[in-house]
Amino acid sequence: MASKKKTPAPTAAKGLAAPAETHQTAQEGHAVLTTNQGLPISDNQNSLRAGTRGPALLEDFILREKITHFDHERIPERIVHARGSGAHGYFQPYESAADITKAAFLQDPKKRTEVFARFSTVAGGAGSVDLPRDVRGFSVKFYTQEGNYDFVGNNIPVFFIQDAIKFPDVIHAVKMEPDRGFPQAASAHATFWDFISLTPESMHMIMWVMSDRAIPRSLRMIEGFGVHTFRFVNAEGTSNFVKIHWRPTIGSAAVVWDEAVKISGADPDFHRRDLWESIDKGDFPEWELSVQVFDEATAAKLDFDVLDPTKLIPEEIIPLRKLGKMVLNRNPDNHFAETEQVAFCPSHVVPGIEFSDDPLLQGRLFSYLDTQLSRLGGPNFHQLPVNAPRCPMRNFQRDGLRQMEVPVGRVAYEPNSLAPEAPRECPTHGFRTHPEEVSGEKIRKRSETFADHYSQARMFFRSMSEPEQNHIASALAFELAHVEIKPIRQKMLGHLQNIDQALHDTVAAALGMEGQATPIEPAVTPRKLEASPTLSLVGKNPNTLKGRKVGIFIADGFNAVLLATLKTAITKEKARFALIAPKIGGATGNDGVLVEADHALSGGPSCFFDAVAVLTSAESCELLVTEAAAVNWLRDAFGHLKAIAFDASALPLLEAASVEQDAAVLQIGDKKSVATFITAAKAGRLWEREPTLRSIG
Ligand code: HDD
Repeated sequence: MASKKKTPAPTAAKGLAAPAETHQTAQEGHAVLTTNQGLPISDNQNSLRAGTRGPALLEDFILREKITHFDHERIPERIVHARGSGAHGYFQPYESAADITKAAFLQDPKKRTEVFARFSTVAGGAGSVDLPRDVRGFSVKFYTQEGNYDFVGNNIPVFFIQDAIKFPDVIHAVKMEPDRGFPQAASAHATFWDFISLTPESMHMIMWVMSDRAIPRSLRMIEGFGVHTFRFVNAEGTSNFVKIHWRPTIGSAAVVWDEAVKISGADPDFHRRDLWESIDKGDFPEWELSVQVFDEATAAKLDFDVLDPTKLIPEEIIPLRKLGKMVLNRNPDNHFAETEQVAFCPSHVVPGIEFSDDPLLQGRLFSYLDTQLSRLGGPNFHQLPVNAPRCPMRNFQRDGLRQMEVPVGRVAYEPNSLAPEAPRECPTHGFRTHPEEVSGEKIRKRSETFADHYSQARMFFRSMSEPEQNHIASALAFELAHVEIKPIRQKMLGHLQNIDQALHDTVAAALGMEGQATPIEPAVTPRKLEASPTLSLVGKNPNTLKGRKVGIFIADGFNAVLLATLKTAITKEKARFALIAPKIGGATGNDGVLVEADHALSGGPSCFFDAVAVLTSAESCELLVTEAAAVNWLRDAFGHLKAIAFDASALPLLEAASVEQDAAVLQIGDKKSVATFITAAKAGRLWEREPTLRSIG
């Protein structure tokens, strides 16, 4: 179970010395409320004023301290990835990876390393919703014995641009437009597509961002990628390139677009809540860390440049080697202190993990430290508890804003002869950069080996299953329909022609713009690459209910035995369930027992769940068929391609919701039929239903 900590007394803030004396308690069992100076407060309800109905007095230093602190509670939010959700946990290797890296945390399968992970969206502000179409950030801080290693990746293995100098542009283009201040957290607007239409290198990433990967079902189900090629170096000094991957052990899944739209309204914190609740209930999210390892000779044989962050290496070409597992088992104690103040920097590496010359990565090595200076108010952000290394940290860096430590002694330099006990450099264990020969003209020019912008975009699209291809087409049509400037749409159609003619044709038809593409001359003619089936989420469907949630709608007179059977079957699959009733007070079963609901119908739409069941009685169903919320609940579950279980009395509701019985709409009444429903629910969405409901995705 998640560890439950007691809320510390207000005076015992972490990292601060304990108060010299504990205040006498004012009320039994409570610590005394004080000012930031430790002064006991007698009245926290009334400010000091001249007479009970008179003006407030400037003298009220208690009021002023409280309001001043409140006024300064916010810090600048992250420029990108502002909205995030975090959790603590640990990483444990499966076996020693000493043959490829000397990183200490990857040597001993018995040793756990503490981690803090943060998952984020990119475009929206800190208060935006969890389910826009967007890339998800995937960051992990490993507090290793050799210092902190920060993995700062995304849930997509490629990126929009090849050079860091373009990062401010792509971000400015996707963020809300600067004159009007909208749209928030959305790429469906003119400036984003204007930039993209002029940036062929983005096309591979665009295929991913328009795919289901950009609307994940849960943060617990996203994959993570380091994007760039990194280096691993072993103790002998042998260096290999690596691509870093994280895979959730419960598999990946996405929502459908209509669900994403509805969830955003019904629960803007859907992902954050889901992560929190899973950890709180002891259902700990887990990811396996893997690498694709390859040497320089293999890199040279690939038909693209491994320094180009718009390319991936298909697993079919270089398989994944599993290194270990991360388990997130503790929610933050304080969202601001931990999730908001955590500072990730790709430049935070440990011996055995190094960089490649990827020009995007090289720029990132500068950007993150720089942004923390303004975001966290100076160079001492490493002292914040969530950022502080867990191993000893000693050097001669001093002073600066927000200095929390009190370094002692007169020596703050090195070399010195006055402080023999002071830290010294360590030639044997200290970090040494792998020696790499570098030569070349000083030049602002992209390598020719970065010029093929369409082949992998095409490969990704063609590796998708039919429903996934439909969703990409449908997302493109949705996004481009928001672009009021026609030439931008025409240019995008030109790019789509270079990626896949059929994709172009579908999108052009959906936009009503057949034959209007502006042809785009590719720098390199796109090639037909082998499909990579492991890129398809549908293809990798894990056939499980583990970590999923079933919504059970109950109305008065429901079959109590059937509900019990259903609950047992769901729990056996390591899934959770929630009860939804017309009213939050609950519903009374046919055994006369009132069962409380987790959600009232209005607050628990079916889009919150992976599969649903409806248990009513003939009488209650008669009322429900005239209740739009109940009808829509079921209609949405059907439209979102979910498995639906119903008992015989709910048939009129199915009819009212135009729910046709198919392979995943199943009548239940006993253990056996419940088992059949569970099998259907484990299979995930019934994709065959989709073409009967929507023309494209
Ligand atoms: Fe970045 C934050 C991931 C390119 C500059 N980035 C940030 C976060 C993630 C990524 C996950 C949030 C970290 C957290 O949870 O606090 N960024 C990526 C990936 C990239 C990438 C996978 C490409 C492969 N980023 C990138 C470039 C630059 C930046 C090219 C600048 C040259 N990123 C930043 C930043 C942020 C950031 C401005 C904002 C807040 C922060 O760093 O701490 O420095």
